[in-house]
Amino acid sequence: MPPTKPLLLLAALTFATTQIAGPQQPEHMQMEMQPGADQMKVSVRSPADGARITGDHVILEVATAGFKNRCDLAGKPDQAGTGHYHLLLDKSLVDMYCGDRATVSMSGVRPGVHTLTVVPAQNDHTEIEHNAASLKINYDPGSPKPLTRGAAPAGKAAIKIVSPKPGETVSGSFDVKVEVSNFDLTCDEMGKPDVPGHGHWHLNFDTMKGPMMGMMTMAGMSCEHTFHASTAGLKPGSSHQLIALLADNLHAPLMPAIADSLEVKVK
Ligand SMILES: [Cu+2]
Repeated sequence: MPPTKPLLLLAALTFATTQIAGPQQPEHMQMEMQPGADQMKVSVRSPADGARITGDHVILEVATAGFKNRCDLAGKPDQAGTGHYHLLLDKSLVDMYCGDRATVSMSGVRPGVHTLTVVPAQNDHTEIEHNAASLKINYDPGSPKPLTRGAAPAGKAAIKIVSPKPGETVSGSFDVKVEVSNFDLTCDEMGKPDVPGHGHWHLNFDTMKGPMMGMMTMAGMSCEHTFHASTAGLKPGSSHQLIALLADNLHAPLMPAIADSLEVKVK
């Protein structure tokens, strides 16, 4: 076994993590580098460093090496040789990806030079930070697209899992569907400054606590009403809690938490 190395938390999340999750980190949840993590590499094929970006979105062509790039294992126990990658805009986490393309919205981004970073991540979202790859882009839009501003929805935000049903047996790929009320799901704002009443939701397994604002057990995040989940990496016959929680643009769970959960059985 290689020695356990201390890891830096997601740079952009460190402060919030200490504030929110620090005191309540369960003992067994430690961020550790999996065997072979050093081999997990990621690079950006395009755009080129320094590229001028004029559109509303940047599409990155990303290559990975040294691991199987899989989103279906995210939030599950670490497995050597598997993971995904995170994309950060100006050091702020946008989302996780497992394809060779990643799209970032430029809505609300000031014209000028910005940094995009891709970083390999384990299933528990621990970033292999020293294998990150960064590039600068020069955002030069004809007319910058502002972040949608407007009154935060009135009333108390809520999220409810409408599928699967409590106690249902799930197998393979399955959809988790939610109803969200009094909260605007805003895809373009992921990783951007917080806007009250705006954000997205995270799907977690079994717990939403722990380091990195509870992301170690996060299967993924969605700004829509359906998330494509998977039983990959879960033991057949085991039962697990699905937790859908509302998060702000910077991925912090709303405080106090607004979440729904139910138990499913893995076939
Ligand atoms: Cu998030």
